[in-house]
Amino acid sequence: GGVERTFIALKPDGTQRGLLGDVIKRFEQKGYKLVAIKAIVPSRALAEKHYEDLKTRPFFKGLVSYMTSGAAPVIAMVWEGKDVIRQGRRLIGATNPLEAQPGTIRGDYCISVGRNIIHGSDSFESAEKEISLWFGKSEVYDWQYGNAEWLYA
Ligand code: YYY
Ligand code: MG
Repeated sequence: GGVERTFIALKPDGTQRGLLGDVIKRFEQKGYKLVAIKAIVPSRALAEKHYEDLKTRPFFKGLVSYMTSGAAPVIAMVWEGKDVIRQGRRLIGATNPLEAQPGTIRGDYCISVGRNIIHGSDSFESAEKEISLWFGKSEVYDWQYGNAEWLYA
């Protein structure tokens, strides 16, 4: 992949636990660029559409109610950069925090698969789908780092 965009969301447990700053820091210091961000309590329809591939799984109902509870918002973001879809998944770590390596976000900050604090798109197709599901076109901003030549050769 070249320069691409991915959908990253801090889930309500991550927001509630004050982990937004660290998540942003990890993506920023890697060299990625934040092109959209908002706090949002998703509707049930939005959460179900977001996780539609999992709708037959036993944890689906609990997953949707956790995402939509409103106890804290989801912090929805779009990050841009070279290979950000795959590399974003590496920064996040394995789905089950017990398998996530120390040094990854899930490896460092959570214990339980049902409270694994963060979402990241798993492919180009899901990134496209998720960005357009959570954001309008005018909410995603095109801009360049002034020092981009020090990030890219
Ligand atoms: O993409 P990722 O978030 O790493 O995992 P998915 O397989 O897409 O599952 C989405 C979400 O569902 C996961 O982050 C937690 C929850 N979940 C669960 O509660 N229990 C499972 N056994 C598997 C997934
Ligand atoms: Mg997934």
